Amino acid sequence: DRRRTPHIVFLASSGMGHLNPFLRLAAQLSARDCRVSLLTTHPTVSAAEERHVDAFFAAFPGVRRLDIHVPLLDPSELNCADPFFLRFESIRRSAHLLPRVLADASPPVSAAIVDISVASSYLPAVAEMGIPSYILFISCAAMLALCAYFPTYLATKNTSGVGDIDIPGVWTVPKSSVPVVLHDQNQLFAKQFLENGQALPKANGILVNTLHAWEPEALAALNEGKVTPDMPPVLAIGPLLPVPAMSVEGESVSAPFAWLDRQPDRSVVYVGFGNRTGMQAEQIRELGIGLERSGLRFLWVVKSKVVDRAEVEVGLEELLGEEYLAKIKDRGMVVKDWVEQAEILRHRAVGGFLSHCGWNSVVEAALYGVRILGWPMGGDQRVSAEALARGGLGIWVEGWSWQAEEEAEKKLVKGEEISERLKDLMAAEGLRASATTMAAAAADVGGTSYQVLTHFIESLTL
Ligand code: BUP
Repeated sequence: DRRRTPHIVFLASSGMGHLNPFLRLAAQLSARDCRVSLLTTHPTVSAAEERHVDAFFAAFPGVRRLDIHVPLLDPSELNCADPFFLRFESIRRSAHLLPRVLADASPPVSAAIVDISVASSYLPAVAEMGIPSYILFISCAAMLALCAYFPTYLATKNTSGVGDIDIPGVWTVPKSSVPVVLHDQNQLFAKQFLENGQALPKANGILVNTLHAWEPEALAALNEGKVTPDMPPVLAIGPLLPVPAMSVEGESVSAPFAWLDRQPDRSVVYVGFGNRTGMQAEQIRELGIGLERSGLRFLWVVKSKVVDRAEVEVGLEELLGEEYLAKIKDRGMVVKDWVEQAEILRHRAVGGFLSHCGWNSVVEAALYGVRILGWPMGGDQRVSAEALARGGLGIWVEGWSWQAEEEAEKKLVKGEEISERLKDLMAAEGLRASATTMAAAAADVGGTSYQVLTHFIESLTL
């Protein structure tokens, strides 16, 4: 039975940017006659994760729910204030719980799909049980190449710190685009990233939410062994399709759609910077000025805190002023709560996206033909911004400040400049069509990504 109907266990990690691709791939494999189990960890860091996990299991009763409880770690002991990096660490330290959870799974597990953030501890635990393992890499192929090459880079570089990183066969990631947390090897995330990079060869394969047409160089270099010689096969399975069946209901969720329904086709710029990017109040106000000056219609999700459970909540009136809100009310909608982003990007009224370049956001926009103006804020986002520009999905402005910069150096991006770039974006009609066509074709039955997944499923049933 293990041979005929594969039983695939998803070992997910933390953060919506990690969880969403897991839920999407799990939904897809479940629809393609695989048995699917999903392991999630509790308590979740954000309320959004908890809501989505619950909605997923309600929508897919056939998927088996496996839960583990992980300990909360002391931030001061690990010298790390980021709640998501801390959670990666506690999940990494929970690998000893896997044998019991997986041994009980019935029918026997054919393969485990592991989140990259916990790969170095989960892959050996899964291998010890004789179960093949695959990594689901949640960012772009260029970032996977950086992850794979980073151990070699550190071992061979002749500068004291981290400088420009020339990834063989891919491109040079300038020092200014290297995630800031990787500049200090004593940081918790830098250690995790290095260990996960070293662990990549232990996987049977690596699944990436991208397309050949978007990242031909990076995918070829990875698969030809140019980045690192012992790389397992890298499979481009994107674009992972959002799961509409699990949309979260509620007045605050539906309000943007009622507003979008009243706007002309492709006229609205959607502005969203992800779950983790709390923008400073001064920059929020400057962005407001830019949106207003652009004369464009816009739907803007404002976030001023890193975790949605954080106590301090600043109201929109306080952030932007009542006068501003009154001035833009005919052309713009501003919201603070969670939005169903993929559904918004799919709406016929949305034509542009001012984005932090979280890779899931990039893929969602490209899937629905929405062109992107990238404003990367931190983490892997400058690498993703470069990938999206090279893939013809949008543009980005390298000079715009990002979170990584010291407060003193961080220059405010002025409203006037934001307004000009937005107008450029909305005028660049050519950016749109090819990206959508490629993405839709790849995901379609018989398309390239669909076929890659078919082979993957078949390889587990042989
Ligand atoms: Br915010 C927000 N609604 O209001 P990324 C995000 N999302 O559906 P990030 C919503 O969360 P991490 C909201 O569509 C995407 O699938 C969005 O992932 C969805 O960026 C996901 O784009 C966010 O990769 O990842 O936020 O930086 O959560 O790990 O910080």
